[in-house]
Amino acid sequence: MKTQDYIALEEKFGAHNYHPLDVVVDKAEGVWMWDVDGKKYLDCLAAYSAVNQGHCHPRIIAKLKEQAEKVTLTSRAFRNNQLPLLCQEMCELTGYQMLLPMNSGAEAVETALKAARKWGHKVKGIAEDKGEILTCTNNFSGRTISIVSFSTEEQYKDGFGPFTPGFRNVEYGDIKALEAAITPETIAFLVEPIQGEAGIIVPPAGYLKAAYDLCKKNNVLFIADEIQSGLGRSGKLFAFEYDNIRPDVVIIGKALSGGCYPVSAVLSDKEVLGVFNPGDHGSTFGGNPLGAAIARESIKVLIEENLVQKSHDLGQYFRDELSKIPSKHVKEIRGKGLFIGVELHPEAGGARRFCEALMQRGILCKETHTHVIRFAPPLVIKKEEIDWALTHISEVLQLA
Ligand code: IF1
Repeated sequence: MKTQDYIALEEKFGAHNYHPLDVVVDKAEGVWMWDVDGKKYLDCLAAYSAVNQGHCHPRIIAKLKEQAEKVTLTSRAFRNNQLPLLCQEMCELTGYQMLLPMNSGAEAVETALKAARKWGHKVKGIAEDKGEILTCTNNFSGRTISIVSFSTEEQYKDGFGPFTPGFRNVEYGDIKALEAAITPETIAFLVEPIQGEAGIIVPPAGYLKAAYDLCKKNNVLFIADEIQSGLGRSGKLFAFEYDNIRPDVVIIGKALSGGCYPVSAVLSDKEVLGVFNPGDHGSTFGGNPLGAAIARESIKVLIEENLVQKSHDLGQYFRDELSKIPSKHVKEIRGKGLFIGVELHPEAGGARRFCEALMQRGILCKETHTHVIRFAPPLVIKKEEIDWALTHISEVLQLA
């Protein structure tokens, strides 16, 4: 079968909840992907930062195979020998006291929201039918009904009501808006330290620290959604480190498993995660030994291959070189580490056609919020691969 054959099948039998580029990937390794016609591409999306370690990392695949032949799932009715080690290793790495494992990022976000609400009621003492969680304009934290309840993107909400109450949006980056919104019934503030879907939006310097201080002053939980910005993507282990803060709750996913298995988690201290009693919360696959083994190896790879520093250094280089490209279309180049957004002027007609032109040249990236080209390759990318990409990006940015 050829590319068009696969596309026809997917269009006929698959729900149309995506509009992907017409590339049909057959295999991938490191930063490279090959389509069913044998064409090679440089992956500059990394599955939205789920493949920071590179596609099919040999150590992670070997661990997947090894564990898959032992035991994959016990349910949490019984214990297994991988989860305790993942919890210990992640807590020692991050300095938090507890970890609660889930599967998708949205599930981890929902878990963090439930923990915050229970903490608000049982610890902070807010009345059971009260309590508000503050969220940000242009947020993206998943696709469940409660999460889209606080989305500011109409399409993500259209037709999915009624929505979950108890959320209020404040302007991302506006510290006065946050201060004005906090009341004695505010439970928590959920924020992406760098907004991914919104177009790689880095908040003003000091915003996260000022927001953190406001939360501390008002006994409000500061919850960092690091599912996309975390685990090295921003050039730090966590993007919140740029403001030298310690969130009360950190939510991770995606690269936690190196893109090999859905694994997400909530990290916090006993005061928050301790609100869960047996039977309060859970999931069939959450904490399964296969995912835990894969996550343990994925984190070991991230640390032992020094991918956080590589993201920092090569991301700086990539952004510096992008800034040297003369193009009437480019409005702003922004980001941290290998988390890069190139915003185009509206007159450029949207980023999609540039992504399609890059695809023709063997580079896969994704537009976001219409006018932004996102460059977020696996963190294992080499300088010479970035240089190769830059020659093509430079030419594509000359499109009429
Ligand atoms: C899609 C976007 C990115 C996330 C943050 C939680 C989640 C995500 C910061 C939920 C997931 C994914 C979802 C995927 C495309 C992608 C995405 F375009 F949708 F918004 F990356 F920007 N917090 N992001 O980025 O994690 O439940 O997906 O595991 O839904 O199209 P998930």
